[in-house]
Amino acid sequence: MGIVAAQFPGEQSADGRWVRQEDAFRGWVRADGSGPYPLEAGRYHLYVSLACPWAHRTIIVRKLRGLEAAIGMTVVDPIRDERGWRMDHDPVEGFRFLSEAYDASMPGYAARVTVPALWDTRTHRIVSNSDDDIMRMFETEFTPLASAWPGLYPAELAAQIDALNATIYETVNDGVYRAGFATAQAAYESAAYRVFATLDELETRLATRRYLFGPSVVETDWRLFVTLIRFDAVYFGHFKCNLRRIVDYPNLWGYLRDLYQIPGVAETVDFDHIKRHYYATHDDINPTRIVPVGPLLDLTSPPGRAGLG
Ligand SMILES: N[C@@H](CCC(=O)N[C@@H](CS)C(=O)NCC(=O)O)C(=O)O
Repeated sequence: MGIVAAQFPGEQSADGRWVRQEDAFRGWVRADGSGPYPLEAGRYHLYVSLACPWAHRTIIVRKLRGLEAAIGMTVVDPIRDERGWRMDHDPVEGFRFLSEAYDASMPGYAARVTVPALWDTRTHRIVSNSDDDIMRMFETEFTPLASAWPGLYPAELAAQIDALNATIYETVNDGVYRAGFATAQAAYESAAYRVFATLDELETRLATRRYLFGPSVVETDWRLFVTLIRFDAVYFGHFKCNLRRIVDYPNLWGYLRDLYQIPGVAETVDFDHIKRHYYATHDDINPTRIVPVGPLLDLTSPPGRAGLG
């Protein structure tokens, strides 16, 4: 197999697979006031990158639930260097690097410093750096502070949502990274084929359903959205997931536009940050740091899916 440079050597298996690190902070903000992080307007602050799909999910839920006034947000610069995520203006703690938040929360933190991170401005610690948990907190615990969209994790669908989330995470959300960061041909191929096996299944599922679970948008739709919106611009080329583009799937392409056109969503999508981050940060994959000019995507054309159930 030979010696190949890995993008993140600490997260690589001996057979060339990319194995993502575990989230280090799994605290919960509780609406009932139990535990160290009681719900309070203005107390929690979200550090995000507009480039990052995991952060993007939390940005969307914060926006759609009307939590922008209750939860502040700092956007990091899309280009990371060896010092990690940096920011020009952090109104909360005056951080210049996100690593300062990690060090303050866990002195000696040695793993990758990642977005999103939910910060507690009272205890000056990271509550959570798990996007799954942050989304779920915004959907459930933050309800008293929210002004909209209560139904992203309806109890009657919880088990089915969890199951589909797991498949989509493994084969699509993280699947594109497993393809892109693989350092052996076999590991790349198996990840890439799995991405398209799931996309093909979802294409069929979306032939008769407007959204993944029918007429209402749930958490799973946003978890899929953040990968689909980056797919043709980044994952198709940069991560070599190039059997098909999303525009080649009539149902997925209409579904992607349908979600994009929900009020508030388009303003969370920043293709400049997305493209510059991926192409100019992963030097082992794209050493020239050249950012491609395309693709040309018309996300504003009518999705034509309103008649589906
Ligand atoms: N915690 C997230 C993963 C977050 C993550 O990996 N974010 C990336 C950006 S897309 C990051 O911050 N990377 C920092 C780095 O690569 O050094 C999860 O639940 O899977």
